[in-house]
Amino acid sequence: KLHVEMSIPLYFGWFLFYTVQDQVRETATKFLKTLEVLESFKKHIISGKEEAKEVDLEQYFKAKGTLHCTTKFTDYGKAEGAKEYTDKQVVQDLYGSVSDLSLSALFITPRTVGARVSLSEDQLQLWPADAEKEAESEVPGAGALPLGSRAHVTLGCADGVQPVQTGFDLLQIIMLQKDGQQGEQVDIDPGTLTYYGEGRWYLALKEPISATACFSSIYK
Ligand code: ACK
Repeated sequence: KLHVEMSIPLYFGWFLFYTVQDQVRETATKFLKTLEVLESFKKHIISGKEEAKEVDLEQYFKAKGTLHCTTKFTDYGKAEGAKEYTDKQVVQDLYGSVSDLSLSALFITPRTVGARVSLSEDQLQLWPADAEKEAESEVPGAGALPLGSRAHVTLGCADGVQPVQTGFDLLQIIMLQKDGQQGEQVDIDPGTLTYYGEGRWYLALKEPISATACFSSIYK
């Protein structure tokens, strides 16, 4: 009897449609250009040094591959819970389905630049129950945050930084927000920009970006 089983990919996630990727990249570039000329940004500069200095953020952050929002990093079966996730009924059922991701904020740190994804109830069905808990060692307290807090699209990484860092950086910012840190706020055109110290900037978008994406997986 032939038994067909899905082989375990490198990771599962929502992959943004190509035309949407271009739009999101453009928005990200605009965000970086806005920051570069902002007085309060120049004051704090990315390294956290308190002196005015020129910085080319588009050079600083290297873009990496297709824009996507990872749900589960399965590492060809080597990651914990990889097989369980791959075999989940909802993963099988929704494989190949198309939905809109809501990008609700953009953020940068000295390590990464990314977009926060606010998942819908339907999309949360595909979110692993332990995604935030798995980040505990990097971001203490993250395990207590609501499911989906880690959801993001990596837009770029500094030299030598792995994309997995983007989710940690986002969780760290969300932890600060939860702790009631006000930060330093600046109103700019697309929304409210907050500086949380240590080179961490968060732009809450007035109008979330709707990005059409397909739930799928990648083998490299
Ligand atoms: O930007 P990302 O979400 O961070 O997309 C890439 C993708 O998988 C391929 O590398 C993410 N990734 C890598 N390692 C992990 C991990 N241990 N846990 C969660 N996501 C990961 C990375």
